[in-house]
Amino acid sequence: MTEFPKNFLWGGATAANQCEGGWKEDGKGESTADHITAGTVSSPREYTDAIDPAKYYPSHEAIDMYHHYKEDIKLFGEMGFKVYRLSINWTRIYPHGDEDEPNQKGIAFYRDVFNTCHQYGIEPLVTISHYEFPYYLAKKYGGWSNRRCIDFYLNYCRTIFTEYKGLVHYWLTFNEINIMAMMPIGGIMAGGLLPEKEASMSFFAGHKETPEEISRRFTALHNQFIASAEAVVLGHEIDEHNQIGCMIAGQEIYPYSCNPKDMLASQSAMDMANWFCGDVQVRGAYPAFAKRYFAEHHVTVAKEPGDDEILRNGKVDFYSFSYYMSSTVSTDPEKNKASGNLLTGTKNPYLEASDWGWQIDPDGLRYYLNEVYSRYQIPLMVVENGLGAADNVESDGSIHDSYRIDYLRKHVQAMKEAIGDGVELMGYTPWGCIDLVSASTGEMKKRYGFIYVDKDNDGKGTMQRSKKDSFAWYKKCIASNGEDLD
Ligand code: BGP
Repeated sequence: MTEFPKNFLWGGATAANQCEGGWKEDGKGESTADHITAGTVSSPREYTDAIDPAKYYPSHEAIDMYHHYKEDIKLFGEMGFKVYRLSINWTRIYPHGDEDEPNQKGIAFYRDVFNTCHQYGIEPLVTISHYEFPYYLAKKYGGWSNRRCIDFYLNYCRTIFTEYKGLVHYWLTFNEINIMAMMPIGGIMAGGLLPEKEASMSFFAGHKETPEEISRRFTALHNQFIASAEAVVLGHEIDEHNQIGCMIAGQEIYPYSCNPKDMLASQSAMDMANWFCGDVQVRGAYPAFAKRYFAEHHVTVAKEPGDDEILRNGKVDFYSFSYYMSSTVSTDPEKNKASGNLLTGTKNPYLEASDWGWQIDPDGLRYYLNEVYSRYQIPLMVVENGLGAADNVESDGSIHDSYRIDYLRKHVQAMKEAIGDGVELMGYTPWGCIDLVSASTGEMKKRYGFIYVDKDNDGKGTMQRSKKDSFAWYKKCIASNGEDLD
């Protein structure tokens, strides 16, 4: 009978820009995320150059984990977490990104966070860069398209690898690095590639890029590949016990039909969405199909001599990914679009979607795990998964989120099946284990947590934490190592 491995890393995941707040405290500098306003599913977020006092920027306060982390980590401990995935905000360590000396208060903050985790037997899993970038670097150097950012990033890595040696053993170099290979919005979310003028995020979603703009985006991605590969080598040098992974927005893109044209469309969508970045980070080289894609899109990547060797030497130790949904591709232009998301595709008639339009597909997780493992044969980890839903607080304060439990149960079962299929799976950290700000819409209303946070879309609320029904369910799931899922 299939079981989860004894040392399976059960836990939860957050990101600094979506939960910490304290955006100007103790010397923290501004991040690109601090310049993005709140939106909703129907009104996109906006990027503004100056901070407009009339607008609401959800990262500035978020759920104020900067001041609540002890209480929050204690609750994670109560659920039995073995691992907690969080990100370090680069601008707490290097406020501008290019200083010689780090901000000691930022260093002390994360040290205390990690010590608190260990107090509860929780191993931290740190994302070094999760959808934020020093605003100063973005303005002065033009973001990741400038090669100098590799050195700034490595300087930041050296500092945190050294400071937190022995406290942190698991690292991810860039969150959802493949977002930059797929769409213009990835440039601002992940690459510090700011637009010339202020613009609503919908501008990026619908924007048709020029060959120069695509080349800039792929050059930025190439620079992140180099930075990631060098960080892997550096991390191993500083502590041989470090395990360093990539983090891919995992996407299963089915052909809508068995029409060979749909099959080809699905294959090429999978290539660019998943394997393009996975191949570089796991196999240490660009995939063969990149050549044709670059030629057809007139992409020129500014590579330097020696880059191929750097990529070859900096292969990751494990492949981690987020998984929320699957999508479907059709060559028939008449098919509907699923919407309300960073990603789009044709509606799959066999699946139901969340209120935000994300198509729920636990079998897709099993399928994806098998595909990735067959391709790379290195350990895998699901570092994001979950259901974004509006929760209702009853008059006695209870929150009955059976829909979330149902979603998670089916995905845990799917992982178990994949382990039975032979997949080597290290762990599972569902997204937003405590309610936090949504990345795509900037809302609080789109909640993922086992722990409810009293705060609304306009930033009002007491910030009080309370347990949802899913809290007790997940605690039981962890205690039984994934056996008791009722
Ligand atoms: C991933 C991001 C996370 C997170 C999650 C859920 O793409 O890595 O930062 O937010 O998606 O998305 P959303 O917050 O838009 O519901």
